[in-house]
Amino acid sequence: MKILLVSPCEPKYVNYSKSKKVVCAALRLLAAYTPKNHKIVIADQGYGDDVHFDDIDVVGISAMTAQANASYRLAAWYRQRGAKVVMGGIHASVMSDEAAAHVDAVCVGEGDAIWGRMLDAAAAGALQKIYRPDGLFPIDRVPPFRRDLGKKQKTTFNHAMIQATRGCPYSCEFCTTSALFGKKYRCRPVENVIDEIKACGSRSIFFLDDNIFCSPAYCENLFAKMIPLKVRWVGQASLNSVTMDPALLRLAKRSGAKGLFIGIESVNHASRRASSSASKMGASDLHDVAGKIRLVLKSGLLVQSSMIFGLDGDDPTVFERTVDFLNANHVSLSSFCILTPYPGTRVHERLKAEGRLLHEDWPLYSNENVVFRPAQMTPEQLKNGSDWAGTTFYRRRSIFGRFRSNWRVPVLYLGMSAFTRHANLTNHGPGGITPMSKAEKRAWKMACTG
Ligand code: B12
Ligand code: SF4
Repeated sequence: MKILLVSPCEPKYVNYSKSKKVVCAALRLLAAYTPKNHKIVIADQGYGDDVHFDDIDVVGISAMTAQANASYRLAAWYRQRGAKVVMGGIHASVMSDEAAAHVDAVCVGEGDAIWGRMLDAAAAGALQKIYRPDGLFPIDRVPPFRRDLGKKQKTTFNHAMIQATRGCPYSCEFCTTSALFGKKYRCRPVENVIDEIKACGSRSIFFLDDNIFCSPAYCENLFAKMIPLKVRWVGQASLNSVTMDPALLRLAKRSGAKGLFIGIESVNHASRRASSSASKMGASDLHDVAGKIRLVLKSGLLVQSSMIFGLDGDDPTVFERTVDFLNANHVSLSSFCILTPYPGTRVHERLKAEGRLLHEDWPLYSNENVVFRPAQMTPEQLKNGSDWAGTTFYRRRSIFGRFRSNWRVPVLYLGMSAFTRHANLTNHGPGGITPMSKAEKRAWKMACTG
């Protein structure tokens, strides 16, 4: 059979922000599970790849929520031409009935053991509507990604993707990870990860894991074995796990770590606690959080924080407080996300029950638009404030002001700062807020660093 593995995208987001994209890993993994007698085409519409072909037998779609409508349109196009269309990934997993109305079969959760079954059923004309794995897939059987397929995409994340672990022990209100991939933290054998890094042909690695630092014993083993490979790497981690053991942080640095993407989420402790994200901080107050950030920076790694605006504890001063806090603590880079109640999350259920969802127009579910009624501000204030934070944090003066804690990774720090500054200005514009009074601001600045 000729199989198309595709990541669809709304036309207006094609080539929209390459900083946010890395080629879709799931497609490369499914390709690795595909028996050799099939022919595979991989296409990532977000990069402008053509996704319409005449001679496809089976289409495998992987999609996040913002890609759902584009996926359904593409599915209709192929089904009209007689191809079988199957869909997996986060959106189809949490909205399986909706997806099943548009495609021939849906995979709920991990596709590792399901994909082969779907291909056999498609060949036999016997696809069933919904497939669910029997349990969590044994992670030691996960093969390396097929990196030889698809166009080589040049992006700011021009790294080779590696997945070392799956699962997350936390359960933040706005996230689906632990619901879908389990709270059990599963680690691939270190040897498999090292072999994949050696074979991937890149010295820059991007760990896809939700939290690469979750198991200290595993990290110690992995990082020690990475030192001789002389690679650079970035990954995601929770503030708590990353600061538990300074020796492990130093080992991470020696293994080539350049920076970590860390969910700080909010400067508002009540918001962090209400969204259950306080537990991953392991910090009782903002001073604790600030101290932990400083520890990571001191070890010579960049900290890219992820901040969420619009949590119920947030009032219109949250934007300025957030930027002040990040600047005061020299946080290297930051993403500013508008709270998005993705389907399958507890916050989606709660806001829906409270009648606060404005719509379920999936292409707008991307952390850049307000899709719910915030508790303490208007949707416009939330959007403008978030855009303001994205441009104010990346003002030239602020970038240079933070440099003294980020000088150990100068190229990545300055390069990513300049790139994000440009992307935020182009994609969102400057935004705006009503500033705090001078007295409020002075008091807050003191509170930020203690
Ligand atoms: C790494 C990652 C990123 C990377 C790269 C993403 C990419 N394009 O590949 C970066 C940092 C760039 C990123 C960015 C964003 N991300 Co992200 N990301 C992840 C993360 C941590 C892992 C995804 C991954 O690659 N896993 C490894 C692959 C192999 O696993 P997988 O994709 O889950 O696939 C498995 C199954 O789902 C299934 N499967 C998947 N597709 C298919 C298809 C078929 C046919 C079948 C049978 C099975 C199947 O089988 C696979 C093997 O088991 C997930 C969280 C998570 N744990 O899933 C969030 C996640 C996907 N991201 C999310 C979001 C929101 C974003 C952003 C919008 C954030 C932002 N504010 O900008 C952007 C959007 C990026 C874009 N437009 O492309 C949300 C999506 C929620 C939703 N419902 O849409 C998630 C779930 C995180 C969360 N906490 O909620 N992300
Ligand atoms: S720590 Fe990260 S991956 Fe885990 S539940 Fe919270 S947001 Fe999701």
